[in-house]
Amino acid sequence: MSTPHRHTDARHSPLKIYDWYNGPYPARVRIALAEKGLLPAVDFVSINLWKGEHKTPEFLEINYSGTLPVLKLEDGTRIAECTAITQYLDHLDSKPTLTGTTAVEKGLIHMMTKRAEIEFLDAVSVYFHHATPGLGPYVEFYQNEEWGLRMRDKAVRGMRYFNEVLMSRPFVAGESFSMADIAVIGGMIFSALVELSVPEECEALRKWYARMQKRPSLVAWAAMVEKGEPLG
Ligand code: GTS
Repeated sequence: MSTPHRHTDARHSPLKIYDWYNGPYPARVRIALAEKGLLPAVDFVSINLWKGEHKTPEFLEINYSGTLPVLKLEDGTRIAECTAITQYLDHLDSKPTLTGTTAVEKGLIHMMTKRAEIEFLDAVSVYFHHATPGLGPYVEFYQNEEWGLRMRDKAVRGMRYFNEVLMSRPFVAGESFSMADIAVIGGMIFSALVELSVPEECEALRKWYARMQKRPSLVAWAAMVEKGEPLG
């Protein structure tokens, strides 16, 4: 997450996403967009996390939480939270492929996505912000190292939990790829950034991730990060 990058696009798309090109949470939405073939439909507005652009009064007007990503629709409606954005995008074509179609699929995907956030991704994020230099002294004005280290341990427990889950099914919420897989992928991306390794014995999680990394959506995301350029 270290290369400063600003992207503005002359095209006008009805969908605008405020994000930072290689952030793990933004990755969730970019992967969802790629899965849905929607990348060309979006204009990305780059908000530099390293300069604290997400904490300015102007950005807090856009998203109260001061976090990325945020989706802005043509009529000005703003949707924050990766899960909510993914649900919106998944329903645009009335053919949801990431958030479930039956009641039970929807329930399971929601549950596993929430678990991926609580038990894994959000815990890695707290570790990053509290027990490492995080985004630097201008952004991290309060840090609690002990809390950060507890959350690091929680994230590793989360990895073990998802390893167990993936020992008995091909995808996080069952038989097909979903938003829940994307949330765990976000956790894996963040873990790699903070050099938090997956325990050696978590073979099912490692194998699943190797499989996920071959999906065209993840290949495109990794290529974009490598080039230091936003997709779309
Ligand atoms: N619950 C939010 C979501 O799901 O969208 C969390 C979003 C979030 O934490 N985004 C990170 C952020 O804005 C972006 S990144 O770290 O993945 O690049 N972090 C900045 C901060 O100061 O918390």
